[in-house]
This record gives sequence, C-alpha cells and structure tokens, in this order.
Amino acid sequence: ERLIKTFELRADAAVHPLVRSLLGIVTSKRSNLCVSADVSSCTELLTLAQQVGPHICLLKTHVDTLPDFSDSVAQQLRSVAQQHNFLLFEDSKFVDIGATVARQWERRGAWADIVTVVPIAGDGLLTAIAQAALDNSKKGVILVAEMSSDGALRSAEYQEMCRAAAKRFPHLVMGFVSQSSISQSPWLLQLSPGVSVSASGDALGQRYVSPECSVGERGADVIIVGRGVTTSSDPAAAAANYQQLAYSAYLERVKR
Ligand code: S5P
Repeated sequence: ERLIKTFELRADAAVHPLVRSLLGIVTSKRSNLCVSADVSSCTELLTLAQQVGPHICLLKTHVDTLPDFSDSVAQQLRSVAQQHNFLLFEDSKFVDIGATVARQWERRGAWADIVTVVPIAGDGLLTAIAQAALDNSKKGVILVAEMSSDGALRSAEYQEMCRAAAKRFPHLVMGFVSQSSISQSPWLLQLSPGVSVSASGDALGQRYVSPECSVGERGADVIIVGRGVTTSSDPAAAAANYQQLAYSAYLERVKR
C-alpha cells in the first residue's frame, strides 16, 4: 500500500507533523534525496550544504566526526536549511538505556530535526527523547531497522521490534532506515543508504545499489547518498543527478 501511494496522499495520512513537512518539501522541490555530509570539517559541511541545498530534502550528518562542531555551526546550518528548504538529520544511532540517551540527545541530537535510533534496548530511549524534546511535533526519530553493509543483521524478530516501536511512538517515529520494506503503513517513511550510480561497494563492506533499484525495487522513499556526492568534483551536479534519478524512480513506482 505504501509503495503505490503518492507522497501527496501519504502526507495527508501522516500522523507525525514532520512526516507531513518532509513530504511537502519532497514534492515541492521534486527531491527525495538525502545527502550524507560525511566531510572532515565544519567549513566543508557548510560549503557542501550550500552546494547541494537546492537538490535535497534532507541533509544527514555525523557531528561526532567533526572536531569543530558547535552551537554556532548548528545555527549556521539551520539558516542554510531554511534558505534552501530542507531538514537536518543527525545520524546519531542512539543505542543505550533511556537515561544515557537523554544526555546524548541533549549533546548531539537536540540541534537537529531528526535523529536515528537503534531500538534494541526497549522503549526507554524513545521515551527519553520524547520527554527531552520540548515540542515533539518538531522532532522526529528514524529507526535503523536494516543496514546496507556486508554481514548486517537480517532478523525478522528485530524488524518486528522496529515496527512495534513505531506503533507505540507514532508521534515520534517517522520511519525506518532499511534496505527493504519494513512496513506497509503509508505514514511511515523508508530511507535507504547504500546508493551509488558508479560503485558497487567500498573496501570496508559497504554495498551499493542504483537509485532506480533502491526506490523502484527495494521500496525506498528517500535515498541517502554520501560519497557519490561528496567525492564528486562537482557536488551540486552530482546531487542534481541523484535527485533526478530518485524522483523519476518514485514517479515510475506510483504509476504502476
Ligand atoms: O545501513 C546503513 C545505515 C546508514 S545510516 N548504511 C549506511 O551507509 N548508513 C549511512 O549512510 C553511513 O553511516 C553513511 O553516513 C551513509 C552512506 O554513505 P556512502 O558514502 O556509503 O554513500
């Protein structure tokens, strides 16, 4: 059901206001591309955000890999996001007891619109984030349900845990990071990394499929592209290319 519904219809059915906002951005910009800004400094991060801004719906970060990340950088990033109309997505992969995640969220999650969570520890960490976020309608969580790399856990029981957590926290969870359809619920999103137009993998176990395969066959709503964009000599042009390929694949999918 999720796969054949248009983003417009799914935005109407959305439970989480941020899902509605994100799908609004996706349809107005005709972009279901998230660029993963895996760079080495905040200057590079802000430059990349400006370059790819017009082509993305989401910018994903790992701020723990940036030695110079600060509140001021977060603020500058927020203003670039406002200027180009995209949301900020910190790939925190929180996985701990609630009390610890509450502290981690304050430090490296609170600045972003959306964070990632690995929900193997029970409901405590989701409760912690729901309590810490002053306004739940402005903060979202994506559950990492299935990973792109070689040897990743493929467990029906874990995927069921993810679905159940999404059900228990409908006002916090926006969807999943996964390589396949975790849920048919049209109000939940599938974000899929491991996408490249040129590479099939890297030397450390990453595995890639094309944007067409990710969206058309594996059910991604939004593709996540890192090095396919960041290592290009022209990141804006590379992002525009992924944007076009992923959005066309989505249009094809809902036509069926
Ligand atoms: O299963 C996953 C989940 C994630 S969030 N596989 C991934 O690769 N990621 C992230 O997506 C990873 O941490 C990296 O930031 C990005 C993929 O980067 P790329 O350079 O391989 O496109």
